[in-house]
Amino acid sequence: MLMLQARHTSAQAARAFRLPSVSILRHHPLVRSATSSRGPSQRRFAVDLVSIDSKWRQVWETNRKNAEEGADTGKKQHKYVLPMFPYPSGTLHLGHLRVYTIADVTARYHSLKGNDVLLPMGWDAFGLPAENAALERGVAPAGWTQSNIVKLKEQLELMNGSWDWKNELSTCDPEFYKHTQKLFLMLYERGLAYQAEAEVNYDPVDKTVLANEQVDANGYSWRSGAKVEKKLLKQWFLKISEFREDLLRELDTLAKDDAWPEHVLVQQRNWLGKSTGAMIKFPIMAHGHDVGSAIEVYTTRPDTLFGVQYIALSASHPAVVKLAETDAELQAFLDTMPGLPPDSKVGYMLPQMRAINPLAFNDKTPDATKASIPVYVAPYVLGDYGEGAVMGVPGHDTRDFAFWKTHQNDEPVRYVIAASEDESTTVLDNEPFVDHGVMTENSGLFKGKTSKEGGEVMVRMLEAAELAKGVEKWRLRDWLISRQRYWGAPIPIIHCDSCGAVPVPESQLPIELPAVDQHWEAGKAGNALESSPDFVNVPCPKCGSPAKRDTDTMDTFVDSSWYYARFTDPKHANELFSSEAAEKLPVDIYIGGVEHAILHLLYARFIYKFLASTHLLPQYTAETAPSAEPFKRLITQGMVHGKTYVDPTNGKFLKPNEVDLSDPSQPKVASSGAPAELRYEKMSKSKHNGVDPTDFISKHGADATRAHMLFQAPVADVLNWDDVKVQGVTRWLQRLHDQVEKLANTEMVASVKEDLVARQTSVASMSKEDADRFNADVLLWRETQRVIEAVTRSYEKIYSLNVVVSDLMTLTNALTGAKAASVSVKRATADALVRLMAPITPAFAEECWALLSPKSASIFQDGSFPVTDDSLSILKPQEQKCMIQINGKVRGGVMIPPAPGGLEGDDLKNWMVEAILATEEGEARFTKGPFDIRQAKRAIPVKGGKLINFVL
Ligand code: ANZ
Ligand code: ZN
Repeated sequence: MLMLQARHTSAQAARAFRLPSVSILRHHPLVRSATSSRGPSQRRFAVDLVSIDSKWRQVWETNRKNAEEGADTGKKQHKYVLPMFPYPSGTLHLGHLRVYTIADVTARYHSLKGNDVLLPMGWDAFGLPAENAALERGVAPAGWTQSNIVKLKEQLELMNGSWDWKNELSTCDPEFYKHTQKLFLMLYERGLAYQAEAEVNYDPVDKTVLANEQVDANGYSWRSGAKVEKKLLKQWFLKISEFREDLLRELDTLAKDDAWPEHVLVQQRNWLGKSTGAMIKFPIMAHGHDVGSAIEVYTTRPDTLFGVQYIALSASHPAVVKLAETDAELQAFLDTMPGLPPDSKVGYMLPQMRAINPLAFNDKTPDATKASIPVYVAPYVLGDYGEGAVMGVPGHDTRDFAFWKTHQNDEPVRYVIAASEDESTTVLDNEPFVDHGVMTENSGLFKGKTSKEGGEVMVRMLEAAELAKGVEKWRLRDWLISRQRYWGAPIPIIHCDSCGAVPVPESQLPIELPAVDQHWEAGKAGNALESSPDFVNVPCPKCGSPAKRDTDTMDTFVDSSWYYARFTDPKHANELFSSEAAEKLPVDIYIGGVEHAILHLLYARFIYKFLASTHLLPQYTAETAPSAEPFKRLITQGMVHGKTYVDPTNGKFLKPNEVDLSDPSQPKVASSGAPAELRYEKMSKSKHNGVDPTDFISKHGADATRAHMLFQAPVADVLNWDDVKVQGVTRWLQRLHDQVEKLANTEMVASVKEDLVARQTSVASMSKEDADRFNADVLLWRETQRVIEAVTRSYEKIYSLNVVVSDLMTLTNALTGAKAASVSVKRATADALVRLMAPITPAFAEECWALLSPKSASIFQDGSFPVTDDSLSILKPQEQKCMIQINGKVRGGVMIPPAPGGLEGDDLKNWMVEAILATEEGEARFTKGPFDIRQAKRAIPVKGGKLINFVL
């Protein structure tokens, strides 16, 4: 499923949560690149981030086995976290790494919070790539797929994920597709799977039928890129249309609390495409031709009826088919049509007929609307939408306008609606007016009415004369699931001459795919099942006479429409899953690429609603089943882009060995020494910008890779992968490890808060040294509390996991910089910090945890996620006076807390500006005109924050 790359990611999503400003990130003291001149000493750090991975993976594996044997874990709540399962292509790419990191971090977070988390992994293993590879290499798809799964699994293991491998499944395993077939039979029994003759999209390269959704706007296959042909064939459909009202209504539920991203909801809504409009009859005159007495059109804008200037029909409209019998020129035109793009504005005016506007019968109708109008055949009219006929309104529809200009450029366009009653407000500069508005003089008696009201009145009026009917239309078609290919789940139907289509009895499931090695060896195109007589020729289950098995297999979207449910119980033999397992549904958090915004998610929602109406999901009643949704929350992650070097003189993509990076700030074209251009683009072989995640992990360790991955961009945004920056993360981890080592053999106090509260009472009588230590302790503990709060919020939101990393870095800074603080508070901070970061850097956290708590077991067993005490409200930091200079002149002073230790540069400046503006005086005096410190070009903090000079 993840074989597609995301097309686009939404910037709005990024804006929805707090992001550290670019400058904070760049100047974060721990993030400066390794080349920074002020780097720490060259000494080697103690922890080997690469070798700890395998050490801890082994421990986790043992723990997992033990846990599986011992039954009750005593965990609180069940949580089901699921990333979209991968298509087993054999190589892990950075897109995989990103989505699986996000999923694992989320799962580990919920597990540390004491929940019983399910994080399964499996393989979306059917589909064309395996079959095409089989034809190319002469090996069976099963073997090829299996070896890819092994490879991908090995690579996936390297990333320190906490996958529940006991729940592993593969959709090409007969144990799985037996139940896909069973699902089909259940749908069939309910009348929700049916066969129908249909004009289908045929991909001549992949030699298969495609669903409408798999054909792009220009008529090309989503997979092979081939120009799709139209063919009439008998096909299997699933009746998703029966669920359309439920599918539409529940989008509103999914919109609550941002459970699903807005852009996905919009796309789903558009795909369902509910529209209300009217069918309108246009009487026709066609002397001597048997084409009926009227043409019906479907329109969503009956209010534009006065502006109709022509009628356009699709090629398959019955009147066109009839006329083509005797009109050779028309037939010749029709023959050229399949090759035309759907937005083509060509057309053929039917000489035999004219149409009349149904309003012509009303004597108050302006003469222009009473005149008869021409009828065209045009490729932009779809045969399978509405009536296959359009009323052409050049004045108010963009496509109609373009068509009219192409065919009747001399005939003026008639505008019947304006923006307001003052018609001059509508600028009609050679374009249609497509909005609603007020009806103009050209609308006769309706002049001055709003177009909405006018449209309604007109439809009612015409309804009385049986010339119109208000209707509701959906864009959603039933789901065409049959594929004329081998590598999928065979459709469990047998065709008998006397009994018709007979479902295969359940006891005969699974219908396994036959081995057809010769087919692959010969590299034959087409459906291998058709040429397997043993597979095809079977007795009819009903009457026993010779019959034929259906040779179609199911679209792989059928597999992914229910795999998440099977994950709860992948070994169940008789049913899709047991009713105890069903309690783990729905999925709590579903994570995947935005490229699945429409089809996969819509199909999964449909099938889940269906399952909810069966005995399989007992948690739903007849009443609640229609609102059942499979994925409570949906997280869509952005694409990963790679560093791409281009020779600006010829636009050529440069290979790594063609770039001179000796000066990292100015890449050069190696051959000429001229500057090379650096861009970030979608990774592809041709751009030489791919990165192998396993290679990267083996150099930097899985944890640094994970943290780097998250830190680079908010989850929903495009991530520009810059491998050099991982060094900032590595150094952060090393410094923290150093600090933890120093604190390793120290005592924990029972409650830091109680300790500080007790000390707070005697601040006044303390020695200077004790008072300084107390202040440092309060500052550090408050910062710890702030970060616990912020990080928890970000883990819950998921979209802002990047901010978790920067908050953890900030807390590390506060810890290492808190020179005056007591060991016990530092120790408690380190303890919290390690638990806070465990979801992101699990092996590293274990390593630190083992130093801090040598007697306890794995942090994921004995550790818990930190929670805040109420120190932030109880413990007030002592404030100090901060003098504010503007351009060197003192302009005032405010009381603010001393800045947390370790802050410097822009970090310190930003912190201080925030603190200053948080005071009453700061807000009143330094946000205006020449004293607006937010506009400062530069700010120089001095004396540890006792003075700050703003340059404005
Ligand atoms: C006249 C008109 C005037 C229209 C106007 C729109 C704007 P949705 O909303 O997607 O349902 N239409 C109807 N049948 C069609 C077909 N078979 N192929 C192509 N286009 C078709 O779209 C409904 C609108 O699409 C209809 O409303 C019709 O154009 C066009 F100012 O009718 B309208
Ligand atoms: Zn029969």
